[in-house]
Amino acid sequence: RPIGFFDSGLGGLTCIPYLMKALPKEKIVYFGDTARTPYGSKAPSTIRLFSMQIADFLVKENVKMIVIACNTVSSTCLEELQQKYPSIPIIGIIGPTAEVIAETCSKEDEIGIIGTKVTIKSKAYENLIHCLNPELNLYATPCPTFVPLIEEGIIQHEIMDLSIQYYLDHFIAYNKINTLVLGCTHYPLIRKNIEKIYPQLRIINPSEEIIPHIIEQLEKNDLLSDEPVFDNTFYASDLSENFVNMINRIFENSEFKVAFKSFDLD
Ligand code: DGN
Repeated sequence: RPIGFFDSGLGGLTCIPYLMKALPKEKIVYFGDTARTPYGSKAPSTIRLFSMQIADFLVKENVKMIVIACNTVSSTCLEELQQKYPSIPIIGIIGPTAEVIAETCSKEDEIGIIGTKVTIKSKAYENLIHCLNPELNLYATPCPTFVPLIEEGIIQHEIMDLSIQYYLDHFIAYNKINTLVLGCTHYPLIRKNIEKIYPQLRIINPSEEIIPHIIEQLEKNDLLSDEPVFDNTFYASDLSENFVNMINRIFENSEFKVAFKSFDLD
Protein backbone atom coordinates (compact mmCIF):
# COMPACT_ATOMS: atom_id res chain seq x y z
CA ARG A 1 0.00 0.00 0.00
CA PRO A 2 1.27 3.50 -0.83
CA ILE A 3 1.95 6.49 1.39
CA GLY A 4 -0.38 9.36 0.48
CA PHE A 5 1.00 12.90 0.35
CA PHE A 6 -0.93 16.06 -0.36
CA ASP A 7 -0.46 19.78 -0.71
CA SER A 8 -2.34 22.69 -2.24
CA GLY A 9 -0.01 22.41 -5.23
CA LEU A 10 3.54 21.40 -5.97
CA GLY A 11 5.07 22.47 -2.63
CA GLY A 12 4.69 19.05 -1.02
CA LEU A 13 6.90 17.61 -3.75
CA THR A 14 9.87 19.08 -1.84
CA CYS A 15 9.47 16.21 0.68
CA ILE A 16 9.69 13.50 -1.99
CA PRO A 17 13.47 13.40 -2.69
CA TYR A 18 14.16 13.10 1.06
CA LEU A 19 11.59 10.32 1.37
CA MET A 20 12.98 8.41 -1.63
CA LYS A 21 16.46 8.63 -0.17
CA ALA A 22 15.42 7.43 3.30
CA LEU A 23 12.78 4.89 2.25
CA PRO A 24 13.43 3.80 -1.34
CA LYS A 25 11.02 0.87 -1.11
CA GLU A 26 7.92 2.93 -0.43
CA LYS A 27 5.33 3.65 -3.07
CA ILE A 28 3.94 7.19 -3.22
CA VAL A 29 0.58 8.59 -4.19
CA TYR A 30 0.69 12.39 -4.28
CA PHE A 31 -2.18 14.80 -4.73
CA GLY A 32 -1.51 18.45 -5.62
CA ASP A 33 -4.59 20.67 -5.69
CA THR A 34 -3.09 22.80 -8.45
CA ALA A 35 -6.52 23.94 -9.71
CA ARG A 36 -7.32 25.59 -6.37
CA THR A 37 -3.89 26.70 -5.14
CA PRO A 38 -2.97 28.82 -3.23
CA TYR A 39 -4.67 27.83 0.02
CA GLY A 40 -2.61 30.21 2.12
CA SER A 41 -4.93 33.22 1.92
CA LYS A 42 -8.23 31.29 1.95
CA ALA A 43 -10.74 30.97 4.83
CA PRO A 44 -10.07 28.08 7.25
CA SER A 45 -13.53 26.62 6.38
CA THR A 46 -12.54 26.41 2.69
CA ILE A 47 -9.18 24.83 3.52
CA ARG A 48 -10.96 22.30 5.74
CA LEU A 49 -13.43 21.38 2.98
CA PHE A 50 -10.70 20.96 0.34
CA SER A 51 -8.52 18.92 2.71
CA MET A 52 -11.37 16.56 3.59
CA GLN A 53 -12.05 15.98 -0.11
CA ILE A 54 -8.40 15.15 -0.73
CA ALA A 55 -8.18 12.85 2.31
CA ASP A 56 -11.32 11.01 1.09
CA PHE A 57 -9.68 10.60 -2.30
CA LEU A 58 -6.42 9.28 -0.81
CA VAL A 59 -8.28 6.84 1.40
CA LYS A 60 -10.03 5.48 -1.71
CA GLU A 61 -6.56 5.04 -3.21
CA ASN A 62 -5.94 2.67 -0.28
CA VAL A 63 -3.06 4.62 1.28
CA LYS A 64 -1.57 3.26 4.50
CA MET A 65 -0.65 6.70 5.85
CA ILE A 66 -1.40 10.31 4.95
CA VAL A 67 1.34 12.94 5.11
CA ILE A 68 -0.01 16.48 5.08
CA ALA A 69 2.86 18.04 3.15
CA CYS A 70 1.35 21.47 3.64
CA ASN A 71 1.86 23.79 6.62
CA THR A 72 -1.35 25.69 5.85
CA VAL A 73 -3.48 22.53 6.09
CA SER A 74 -1.50 21.21 9.08
CA SER A 75 -2.12 24.46 10.95
CA THR A 76 -5.83 24.48 10.08
CA CYS A 77 -7.32 20.99 10.34
CA LEU A 78 -4.83 18.25 11.32
CA GLU A 79 -6.94 17.11 14.29
CA GLU A 80 -10.16 17.03 12.26
CA LEU A 81 -8.52 14.87 9.61
CA GLN A 82 -7.12 12.56 12.29
CA GLN A 83 -10.56 12.26 13.90
CA LYS A 84 -12.23 11.48 10.57
CA TYR A 85 -9.80 8.64 9.81
CA PRO A 86 -8.74 7.16 13.15
CA SER A 87 -7.48 3.94 11.56
CA ILE A 88 -4.90 5.66 9.30
CA PRO A 89 -1.87 7.48 10.71
CA ILE A 90 -2.15 11.11 9.56
CA ILE A 91 0.95 13.24 10.01
CA GLY A 92 1.22 17.02 9.92
CA ILE A 93 4.44 18.83 9.03
CA ILE A 94 4.53 21.40 11.84
CA GLY A 95 4.83 19.09 14.89
CA PRO A 96 8.02 17.27 13.81
CA THR A 97 9.64 20.59 12.83
CA ALA A 98 8.68 22.21 16.13
CA GLU A 99 10.42 19.33 17.94
CA VAL A 100 13.64 19.86 15.98
CA ILE A 101 13.58 23.60 16.68
CA ALA A 102 12.86 23.08 20.38
CA GLU A 103 15.75 20.61 20.65
CA THR A 104 18.39 22.32 18.52
CA CYS A 105 17.88 26.03 19.20
CA SER A 106 18.66 27.99 22.36
CA LYS A 107 17.59 31.29 23.91
CA GLU A 108 20.56 32.99 22.24
CA ASP A 109 18.92 32.34 18.84
CA GLU A 110 16.52 34.73 17.15
CA ILE A 111 14.24 32.41 15.18
CA GLY A 112 12.20 33.67 12.23
CA ILE A 113 9.24 31.69 10.92
CA ILE A 114 7.89 32.42 7.45
CA GLY A 115 4.79 30.92 5.88
CA THR A 116 1.43 31.67 4.36
CA LYS A 117 -0.98 34.14 5.96
CA VAL A 118 -3.08 31.29 7.36
CA THR A 119 -0.11 29.44 8.89
CA ILE A 120 1.32 32.57 10.49
CA LYS A 121 -2.08 33.75 11.78
CA SER A 122 -2.70 30.34 13.40
CA LYS A 123 0.49 30.65 15.52
CA ALA A 124 0.76 26.86 15.21
CA TYR A 125 4.60 26.97 15.16
CA GLU A 126 4.85 29.32 18.15
CA ASN A 127 2.34 27.32 20.22
CA LEU A 128 4.00 23.96 19.60
CA ILE A 129 7.57 25.22 19.99
CA HIS A 130 6.83 27.17 23.17
CA CYS A 131 5.08 24.15 24.68
CA LEU A 132 8.36 22.23 24.29
CA ASN A 133 10.79 25.06 24.97
CA PRO A 134 9.26 28.29 26.36
CA GLU A 135 12.62 30.12 26.37
CA LEU A 136 13.00 30.41 22.62
CA ASN A 137 12.68 33.78 20.86
CA LEU A 138 10.27 33.44 17.95
CA TYR A 139 9.22 35.96 15.30
CA ALA A 140 6.87 35.23 12.42
CA THR A 141 5.86 36.94 9.21
CA PRO A 142 3.72 35.91 6.22
CA CYS A 143 5.12 36.05 2.68
CA PRO A 144 1.99 35.77 0.51
CA THR A 145 3.52 36.36 -2.94
CA PHE A 146 6.06 33.51 -2.72
CA VAL A 147 3.64 30.64 -3.52
CA PRO A 148 1.96 32.20 -6.59
CA LEU A 149 5.40 33.05 -8.04
CA ILE A 150 6.71 29.53 -7.36
CA GLU A 151 3.60 27.89 -8.85
CA GLU A 152 4.22 30.04 -11.96
CA GLY A 153 7.81 28.81 -12.09
CA ILE A 154 9.19 32.33 -11.51
CA ILE A 155 12.14 31.34 -9.31
CA GLN A 156 15.48 32.26 -10.86
CA HIS A 157 14.26 35.73 -11.55
CA GLU A 158 14.76 39.16 -10.06
CA ILE A 159 11.01 39.39 -9.27
CA MET A 160 11.45 36.50 -6.84
CA ASP A 161 14.54 38.07 -5.25
CA LEU A 162 12.78 41.44 -4.90
CA SER A 163 9.79 39.71 -3.35
CA ILE A 164 12.07 37.97 -0.83
CA GLN A 165 13.74 41.26 0.06
CA TYR A 166 10.39 43.03 0.32
CA TYR A 167 9.21 40.66 3.06
CA LEU A 168 12.47 39.70 4.73
CA ASP A 169 15.00 42.58 4.67
CA HIS A 170 13.40 44.49 7.52
CA PHE A 171 12.13 41.36 9.33
CA ILE A 172 15.61 39.79 9.48
CA ALA A 173 17.53 42.98 10.28
CA TYR A 174 15.10 44.36 12.88
CA ASN A 175 14.72 41.07 14.80
CA LYS A 176 18.39 40.06 14.27
CA ILE A 177 17.17 36.70 12.92
CA ASN A 178 19.90 34.03 12.72
CA THR A 179 17.65 30.98 12.11
CA LEU A 180 14.90 30.89 9.48
CA VAL A 181 12.16 28.27 9.37
CA LEU A 182 10.76 27.66 5.87
CA GLY A 183 7.21 27.20 7.19
CA CYS A 184 5.68 26.45 3.80
CA THR A 185 6.58 23.42 1.69
CA HIS A 186 6.93 25.60 -1.41
CA TYR A 187 9.78 27.62 0.13
CA PRO A 188 12.60 25.04 -0.20
CA LEU A 189 12.26 25.76 -3.93
CA ILE A 190 13.56 29.30 -3.25
CA ARG A 191 16.05 28.26 -0.58
CA LYS A 192 19.00 29.10 -2.88
CA ASN A 193 17.59 32.59 -3.50
CA ILE A 194 17.24 33.14 0.27
CA GLU A 195 20.73 31.80 0.99
CA LYS A 196 22.23 34.03 -1.68
CA ILE A 197 20.64 37.16 -0.17
CA TYR A 198 21.14 36.20 3.52
CA PRO A 199 24.13 33.82 3.63
CA GLN A 200 24.44 34.15 7.42
CA LEU A 201 21.18 32.32 8.19
CA ARG A 202 20.73 28.79 9.49
CA ILE A 203 17.80 27.43 7.48
CA ILE A 204 15.37 24.86 8.91
CA ASN A 205 13.50 22.91 6.23
CA PRO A 206 10.32 21.12 7.43
CA SER A 207 10.16 19.08 4.18
CA GLU A 208 13.34 17.34 5.38
CA GLU A 209 12.59 17.37 9.12
CA ILE A 210 9.35 15.42 8.66
CA ILE A 211 11.10 12.31 7.26
CA PRO A 212 12.33 10.77 10.58
CA HIS A 213 8.79 11.22 11.90
CA ILE A 214 7.32 9.35 8.89
CA ILE A 215 9.78 6.50 9.46
CA GLU A 216 8.95 6.38 13.17
CA GLN A 217 5.20 6.22 12.49
CA LEU A 218 5.59 3.52 9.80
CA GLU A 219 7.73 1.45 12.19
CA LYS A 220 5.37 1.96 15.10
CA ASN A 221 2.37 0.85 13.03
CA ASP A 222 4.28 -1.99 11.39
CA LEU A 223 3.69 -0.47 7.95
CA LEU A 224 7.18 -0.38 6.41
CA SER A 225 7.34 -1.94 2.92
CA ASP A 226 9.87 -4.68 2.38
CA GLU A 227 9.41 -5.17 -1.36
CA PRO A 228 10.54 -2.25 -3.52
CA VAL A 229 7.75 -0.77 -5.66
CA PHE A 230 8.99 1.53 -8.35
CA ASP A 231 5.75 3.01 -9.56
CA ASN A 232 4.45 6.22 -8.07
CA THR A 233 1.36 8.18 -9.00
CA PHE A 234 1.06 11.95 -9.01
CA TYR A 235 -2.42 13.36 -9.21
CA ALA A 236 -3.20 17.00 -9.78
CA SER A 237 -6.53 18.75 -10.00
CA ASP A 238 -4.92 20.70 -12.86
CA LEU A 239 -2.07 18.85 -14.50
CA SER A 240 0.03 21.93 -15.27
CA GLU A 241 3.26 21.84 -17.25
CA ASN A 242 5.13 23.19 -14.24
CA PHE A 243 3.88 20.35 -11.98
CA VAL A 244 4.81 17.64 -14.52
CA ASN A 245 8.23 19.18 -15.20
CA MET A 246 9.07 19.42 -11.54
CA ILE A 247 8.22 15.76 -10.90
CA ASN A 248 10.19 14.66 -13.94
CA ARG A 249 13.18 16.60 -12.56
CA ILE A 250 12.87 14.83 -9.18
CA PHE A 251 12.80 11.37 -10.76
CA GLU A 252 15.28 11.87 -13.62
CA ASN A 253 18.21 9.43 -13.45
CA SER A 254 16.28 7.13 -11.11
CA GLU A 255 14.65 3.78 -11.73
CA PHE A 256 11.34 4.99 -10.34
CA LYS A 257 8.36 5.01 -12.69
CA VAL A 258 5.99 7.92 -12.47
CA ALA A 259 2.41 8.20 -13.69
CA PHE A 260 0.54 11.48 -13.97
CA LYS A 261 -3.19 11.70 -13.62
CA SER A 262 -5.60 14.53 -13.60
CA PHE A 263 -8.39 14.31 -11.07
CA ASP A 264 -11.35 16.59 -10.52
CA LEU A 265 -12.45 16.48 -6.89
CA ASP A 266 -15.93 17.95 -7.39
N1 DGN B 1 2.64 24.57 0.51
C1 DGN B 1 1.67 25.08 1.39
C2 DGN B 1 2.17 25.21 2.81
O1 DGN B 1 3.10 24.52 3.20
O2 DGN B 1 1.60 26.00 3.55
C3 DGN B 1 0.96 26.35 1.07
C4 DGN B 1 0.75 26.75 -0.29
C5 DGN B 1 -0.39 27.68 -0.48
O3 DGN B 1 -1.42 27.21 -0.82
N2 DGN B 1 -0.23 28.93 -0.30
